[in-house]
Amino acid sequence: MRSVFLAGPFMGLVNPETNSMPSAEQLPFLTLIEHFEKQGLEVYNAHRREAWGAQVLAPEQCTPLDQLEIRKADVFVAIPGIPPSPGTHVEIGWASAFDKPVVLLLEAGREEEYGFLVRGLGSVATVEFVHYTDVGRATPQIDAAIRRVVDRVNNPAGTP
Ligand code: 5HM
Repeated sequence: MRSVFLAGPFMGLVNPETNSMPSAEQLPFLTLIEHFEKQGLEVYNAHRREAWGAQVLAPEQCTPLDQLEIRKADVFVAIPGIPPSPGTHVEIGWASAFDKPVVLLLEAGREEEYGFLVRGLGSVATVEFVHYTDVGRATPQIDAAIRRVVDRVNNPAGTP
């Protein structure tokens, strides 16, 4: 496992007056990026690439770039968001259609607020769900979910 694509709500969190995500909203992404990089993983993340809203790419630029990076990544980790992030939901569709190992981070206690196709994704793709209250405190569970989902894709049930 060498790389991870980290997806999650972006434009809905950018303050139009400052062209930036507030630091509290950046924190889960910063925490996970640092956590993964400490393990030597390459992290693909649009929020950082686009300077948290200060250097947003045009739709025709970020769409193929994100799709390419999802293809390259060994695992896809996403925060679908409440309210739902439109771009992240497109990316979840791509990642599952590309047969990537998928880890979805859902807010604990609010599972019923997520879309049916998010909640049901495990029936058509290799998905692990992590139910978090604080992303920073959930890193051991996220690491375990990544290990499990990558292992499931590499060793599908029934293969010797
Ligand atoms: O719709 P929303 O902005 O929440 O979509 C966020 C997701 O789309 C992120 O995971 C990111 O990878 C991608 N994205 C991007 O790469 C989205 C936007 C703006 O919508 C962007 N670059 N400028």
